[in-house]
Amino acid sequence: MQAQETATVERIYDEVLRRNPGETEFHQAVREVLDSLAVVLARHGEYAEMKTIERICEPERQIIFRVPWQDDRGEVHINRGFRVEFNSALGPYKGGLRFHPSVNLGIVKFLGFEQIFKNALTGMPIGGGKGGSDFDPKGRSDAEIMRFCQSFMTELYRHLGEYTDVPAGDIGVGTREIGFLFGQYKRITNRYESGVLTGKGLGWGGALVRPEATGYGAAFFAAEMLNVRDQSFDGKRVVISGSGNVAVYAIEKVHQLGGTAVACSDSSGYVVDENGIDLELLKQVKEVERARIEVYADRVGSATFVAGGSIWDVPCDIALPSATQNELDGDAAGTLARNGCAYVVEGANMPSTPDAVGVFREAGIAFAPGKAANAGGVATSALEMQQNASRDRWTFEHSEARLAEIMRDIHNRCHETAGDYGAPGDLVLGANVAGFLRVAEAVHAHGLI
Ligand code: NDP
Ligand code: 2IT
Repeated sequence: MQAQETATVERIYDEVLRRNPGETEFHQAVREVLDSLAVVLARHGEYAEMKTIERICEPERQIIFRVPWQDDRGEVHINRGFRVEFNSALGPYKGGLRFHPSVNLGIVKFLGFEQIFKNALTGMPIGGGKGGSDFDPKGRSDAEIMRFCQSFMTELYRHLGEYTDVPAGDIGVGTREIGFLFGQYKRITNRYESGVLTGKGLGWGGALVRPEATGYGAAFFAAEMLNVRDQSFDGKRVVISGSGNVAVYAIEKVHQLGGTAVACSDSSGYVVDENGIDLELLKQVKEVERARIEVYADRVGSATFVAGGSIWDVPCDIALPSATQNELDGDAAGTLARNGCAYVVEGANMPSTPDAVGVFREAGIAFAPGKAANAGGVATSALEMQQNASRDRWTFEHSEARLAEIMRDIHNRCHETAGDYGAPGDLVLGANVAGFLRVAEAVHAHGLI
């Protein structure tokens, strides 16, 4: 059918492999998007002619820098900082910062690439970028975190600005870190530029619902998928991996919508609580004490802790992988399918391996990719920017209603685009094509840049 376009897409992928050796997560993210785009080239010859896909696969700018800092004992540490400013066709670069020892250029590029299409899907005026460091915040004191953040921002500030590049949080970066980063930006630039970072504290320019937004948004997205199938969260067993920002608020909204989240995890293992995860206790353990998930099971009689292992062994109707990339592989997907799981909705970025996605397809499991299902976080960041720009402050109810509406719109756009491009029900294709079309139109309009 589209033999020529398929060949073009393969050529583009080969070139991405050649120019970005060793960046396996970036290759994976590009492959997954390119697999959806032959149908687009067949309808839009101008994007082939102007090499629009090739241009989108090449970041506009990649910044790598040294981050020296001193720990509480006086020992000197050198980390590496990254910011990949991937695409600014739709607005200033926008996307989180990740602090985790696994961070490298390939991971930041996969996240930045995904962010372009995710941000496009929100319908908000934001481009795509991502950054972070291989700094490991685990076990570090507040003073160490502060010194690291100050050193990181001392280099990064020159690349940022409310009209240029607007970071936020991701793994290992929450309100505490955004506070230290904002303070240092303000000190260096002598500007109270609220719109330069999102995920700020409520007392200094932050927005209500931003902390909850990614988890709530993923649950809203799942509710839309259920709704299309005349179902609801009522009585459904839900397994949610991770126990960080996304997982905690996904659990909260799942419970409010009538489901029961029976398991969650961290990198040490998982807990199962058949009574449903006690959210107040989980927040106390993970957000206040910053302790390991095992502590939850120590304090709740109905809960058990499993060290290591796979949380996907826990039977469920709905799975919300919300920890990290490639956490759910083909074997885990097979287990979910055998246990009767009917929905997988990605709270994290690219948590399912390509094998896993293949298993979901074969098993008829309804699947939502992260770039659609977890877009509520960045969409609410855009609402924070909007409130900062107008020096306004919206209520929780108003902000949550906007988030719910945005998630419904994203779901519907993906669903309709999938149908329009000959793949009804395929939210992977729908998200890739709908996101790509919005970016490509703007890239094309701006000329050869
Ligand atoms: P947090 O740092 O708040 O929490 C991360 C959670 O995932 C922790 O429970 C952590 O366990 C676990 N985790 C992280 N890395 C690994 C790993 N390599 N192996 C096993 N478990 C791991 O991050 P967030 O909740 O913010 O982010 C979770 C996911 O959601 C990421 O993929 C992120 O990119 C994505 N996301 C986040 C958004 C946001 O607004 N925060 C928006 C959209 C997507 P441990 O503490 O033991 O490391
Ligand atoms: O992956 C993501 O969308 C985020 N970490 C949130 C980005 C943002 O700018 O709010």
